[in-house]
Amino acid sequence: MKVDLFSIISIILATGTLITSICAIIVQNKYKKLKNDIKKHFEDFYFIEDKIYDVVIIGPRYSGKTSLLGLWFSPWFDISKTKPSNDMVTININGPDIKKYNKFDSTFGLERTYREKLVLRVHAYTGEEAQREEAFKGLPNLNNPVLILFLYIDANNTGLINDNKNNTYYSKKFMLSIKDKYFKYINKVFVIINKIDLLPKHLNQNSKEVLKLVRINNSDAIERIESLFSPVEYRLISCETNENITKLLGDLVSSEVKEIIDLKNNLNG
Ligand SMILES: Nc1nc2c(ncn2[C@@H]2O[C@H](COP(=O)(O)OP(=O)(O)O)[C@@H](O)[C@H]2O)c(=O)[nH]1
Ligand SMILES: [Mg+2]
Repeated sequence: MKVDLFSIISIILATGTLITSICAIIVQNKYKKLKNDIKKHFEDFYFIEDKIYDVVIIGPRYSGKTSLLGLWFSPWFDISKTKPSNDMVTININGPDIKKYNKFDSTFGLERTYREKLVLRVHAYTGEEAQREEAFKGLPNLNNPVLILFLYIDANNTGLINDNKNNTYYSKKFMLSIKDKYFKYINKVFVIINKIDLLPKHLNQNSKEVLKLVRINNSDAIERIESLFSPVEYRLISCETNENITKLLGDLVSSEVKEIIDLKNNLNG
């Protein structure tokens, strides 16, 4: 059989073209699969964006600030192990998702789902007077700051023990300096009466009565606080028995985001 050079070259070229085409199809299919896999991945996947809201805690020494922070951060926290400290502490607490939305991603040519998560960034300052001022200097840079003012409470089985710590801490000078420089940055104020477990049994379930006694014992501090921040919300809590600890966190979340949307409706809709 006579085979000329032209035929040989034609066969080689044809085979080459065939192999190249097969490779191209394989690569194309592989690419298509990869593209589909990525698309599927992003369709199933959602991105979480943190929406940070700030909470600032101040109050006299031994009022329970570190204990509350410890319980919020880890519910198994042992408050008897809290030590007096000179450092301010900042912790992030993850709250619920507050929004769901889609954004077009031009790289992959598809819509991605985003969930906005509320994060409470809680700054707790020590009870020292210098720190008391520090807490407020940072306010202009915070997002929608809620202020938590602790009152120092001590009690025995007859009732509250009178003490001047709160009147000294929330001094006239200090409160006037807040009014002049920082008042406009504060979104909402909670006043915390902690250690209600120390109160006699007949008192600790009667919040009106407790509040009345606290007012009498701390009239200067409370007058200054109320005249500056009215309306203030009082919360009676116990870091010892965990009473109202989680509820307070819930109140903070809902005061930060006025229109928290029901998760069930929002995330499924
Ligand atoms: N009985 C009682 N003791 C508490 C409560 N909260 C805090 N303590 C105690 O009070 C002391 C001061 O608490 P701490 O959180 O360090 O106060 P801080 O100085 O404001 O940070 C510690 O010995 C705590 O164990 C409470 O609700 N009840
Ligand atoms: Mg502390």
